Amino acid sequence: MRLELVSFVLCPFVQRAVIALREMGVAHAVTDIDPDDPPDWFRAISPFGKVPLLRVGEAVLLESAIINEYLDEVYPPRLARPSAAGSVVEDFRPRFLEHYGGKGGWLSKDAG
Ligand SMILES: N[C@@H](CCC(=O)N[C@@H](CS)C(=O)NCC(=O)O)C(=O)O
Repeated sequence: MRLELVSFVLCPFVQRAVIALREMGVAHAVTDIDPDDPPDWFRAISPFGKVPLLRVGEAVLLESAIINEYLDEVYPPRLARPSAAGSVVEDFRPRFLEHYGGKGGWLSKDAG
């Protein structure tokens, strides 16, 4: 399956996916865009207009953490198991931070 990472060179969230792809040795293409002036083809496939976006064949994956979970699921070796932190609960704590941090609210009550 052809993988294409849609990227913006200064984006730290993109780097999260780049690190996973490189560490796993997964072949992929990178297409850089400017998210402040995205091309029409990107607008058409990205409901929130954010990078990274991973094209997997004809399908599209969004969100750096979810992209990395997909990569970890599909390409060996598994990075997430066994627990790197020594406890599966500790492994899931970053997902809480991703959920709230990704909304820009961190620990705000309004983060939803
Ligand atoms: N929670 C997202 C955040 C991605 C994100 O905010 N990317 C920025 C670039 S670093 C972006 O695309 N911004 C464009 C916009 O918000 O319109 C993720 O982890 O993938």
